[in-house]
Amino acid sequence: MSTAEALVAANRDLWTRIATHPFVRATADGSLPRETFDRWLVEDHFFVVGFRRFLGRLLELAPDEPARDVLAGGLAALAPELELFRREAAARGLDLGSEPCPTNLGYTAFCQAAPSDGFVVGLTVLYGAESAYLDAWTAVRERAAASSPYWGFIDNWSSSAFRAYVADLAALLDRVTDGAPGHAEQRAFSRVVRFELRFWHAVHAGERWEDDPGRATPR
Ligand code: MP5
Repeated sequence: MSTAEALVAANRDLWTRIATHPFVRATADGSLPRETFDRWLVEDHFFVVGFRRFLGRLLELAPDEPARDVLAGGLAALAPELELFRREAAARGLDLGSEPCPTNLGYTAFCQAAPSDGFVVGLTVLYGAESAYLDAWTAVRERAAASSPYWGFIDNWSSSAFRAYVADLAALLDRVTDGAPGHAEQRAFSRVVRFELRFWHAVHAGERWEDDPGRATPR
């Protein structure tokens, strides 16, 4: 079993819930309310902007040229991706500058802090987040109608090019961990899985700073 496979296997139950989350299901079958998708778009744009800074930092920490090749490819793909977000936001009349919800701010800050724990932990976070989106959007792709308004986003994270990028990240992770995750990688990956689920829940439910902080789940 590779490092990536071991990490996913150790979080199997929660991992499965990512691609079957009600937000993902509703995006696929076309039943997602427009304002819920709009909320995801604004929140995820904030995440990706922060994620690009995280990836830039990780690229700087990469141990060798093959590792830099993989990460630089991922970084380059974020320019057209952010263009897609901006275009869609403008078409939908959305303000991309609005305040992110607590879960999103926490997840983005967690990603940006990960390289402080070293390249391998940072790469583990990168692999987890990209792989979670690959699985979620592949699940959307499998059920979405040809007329779905979301194909730009579906293609972005379920194309063969993106799948190949995630496979390259898995191979790199396997190489730099000598085939098995250490304790720090296991902990980081488990946090990514929990944050991914929380993120879907937050955008689906409309988490707000005004929510009662004493309650376990938003709204
Ligand atoms: C990704 C994302 C994938 N856009 N949003 C979340 C919450 N998780 C993962 O990252 P990228 O950089 O858009 O491929």
